[in-house]
Order: sequence, then C-alpha cells, then structure tokens
Amino acid sequence: MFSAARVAEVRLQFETQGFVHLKSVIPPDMLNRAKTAFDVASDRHFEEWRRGAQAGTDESRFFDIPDILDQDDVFIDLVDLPTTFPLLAHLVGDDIQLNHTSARLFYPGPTFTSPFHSDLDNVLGFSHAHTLNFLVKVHYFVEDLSAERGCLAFIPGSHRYPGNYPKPKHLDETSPAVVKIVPRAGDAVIFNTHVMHMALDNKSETVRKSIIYAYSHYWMKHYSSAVPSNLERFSNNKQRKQLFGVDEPGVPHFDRRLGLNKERPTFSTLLSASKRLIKRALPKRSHVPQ
Ligand SMILES: O=C(O)CCC(=O)C(=O)O
Repeated sequence: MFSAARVAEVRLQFETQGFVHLKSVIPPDMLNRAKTAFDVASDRHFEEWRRGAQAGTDESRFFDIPDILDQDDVFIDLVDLPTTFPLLAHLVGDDIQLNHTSARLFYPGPTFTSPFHSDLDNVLGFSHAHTLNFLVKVHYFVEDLSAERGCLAFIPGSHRYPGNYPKPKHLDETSPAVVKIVPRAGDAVIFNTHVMHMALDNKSETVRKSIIYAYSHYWMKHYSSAVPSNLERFSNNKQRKQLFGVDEPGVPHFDRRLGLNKERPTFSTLLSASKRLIKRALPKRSHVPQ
C-alpha cells in the first residue's frame, strides 16, 4: 500500500505523463500463483489457438487466453489488487467498472500494435483532451522483460491531444520524445488509453506474457471478458459486483458508486455554492414592525 504522499506523486505523474510504471505491486505469493495459473491456462487453450492461427482464423502474432476470469481465482484477485486498485478508482472515479481483460502471449516477431496510437481516437461523445482517464489500462507482468522483449513505449503527455491528432511519423524508441518501459515480474504499467503508445517488436527469443485489465465508468458498455461466468459468488461483495457490472436494483447506472473516494461529490459543492450566490443576490429582509 502506498503512503498518501506517494499516491499524490503517482497521480501527478499519471496526470501529466499519461502513464506510470509501478514496481513490485504483486506480492510474491500471488505472483507465483499468477505465473502458474497463466501457464496452466495457456497450455489448456494453446492447441485451439495454434490451429486457428495456422488456418488464418486467429491472430498469429499473439495469443489471448480466453475467459481469463474463469481460468483461476488469482485473475479475479488481480482485478482489485490492493496495491493498484485504490489508484485506479481514484483515476477513473468511484463509478469504476472493469471494461475488458486479456492474458496475452506475444511471440517473438514484429509488433502487432499500430505505431504510436491512442485506443480512443474513434470514440465519439467526449472531449479527448479534457475527459481524462475515460479508459485506463493496467498491464501486469509475471516475468522480467528484457529491453528487446516487446516492451511498451509511450509519448508522454500525448493524452492531452484532441482526438485524431496527427500521428508522429518516423518515431522510434531511440527518440527522446519516447519513453520505453522495461518491467520486472510483479510490476504494473498503468496508462490512460488516449496517450500515444505501442508495443515494440519482440526481438528476443522468448514469448512476452502480460495480463491486461481495462477500467472505465459503470455506465459504459463492457465486454464479456470483464465478467466471470459465476457471478452468484460475489453477491455479498459490493466492490466486485460493481466491477463486474452487476446492477443494483433501484440504482441508476450513472449513480453507481463504491464510496472509496471520500472527496465531496460535485453536486453538493455546486448546490452550496449556488445557495450562497442566491443568498447574496437577494435583498436583505428588512424587519418592518407590524
Ligand atoms: O502490448 C500489448 O499487448 C498491447 C499494447 C496496446 O496497444 C494496448 O494495450 O492498448
């Protein structure tokens, strides 16, 4: 868990750069569980993927293990990991929900991502430069990466650009405008999905493994990969019910809250400010004797 000062520092870094690298956030016992569960789940589904990749019906450069939240409970526990979740809830807001998940194996070869891109360029209905943290992603790493093993790279501050801002041309990881992150096992890289980012080529001889969770607001439609098949077992867990998109009878989607962020809600601040204004604008009542 981070101190309040560290949380404030990380938030500042995130807001100005658009990403942050958090080291050793997965405790060692959980990391072991995650590593084993990742390999067991990928073995379980590898053949099916390999056949699809060979037939051309599946992506061949990387393999996403299906339904990761049903593969092992460690993937559920990572959804609200105590070392990262309070920060995520602060960044996205108290109405946070899991939006989609992947557990990915990126094989040696050229990158499968577009060169520096925003995930949100084609999204309508909000101001990209001003609506910060609309969709926030975490990549967790279960093994150390070398600098050649498909690392993430970012253009700091580019999350402040409007939508469809011209993409930088001929920019590679050697540019001073680019920050490349080389994580170790147990680390997390959290980023605003509007910041220009990419996975670099995997020039190593080893597959890169990562667990990717994206978070947004409760009212935004989520993907089936963000919902475990047995939701009944979370019926007494308010946080997980919200994260997995289980409706609360009588609570509108826009009003869903975890109650983690203790800051005063905007509406009450606005309400008291307008009451003060009205009071000032109205003529003072004179005490006319009857
Ligand atoms: O490294 C990856 O697996 C994908 C990187 C990316 O573009 C993303 O997560 O949006």
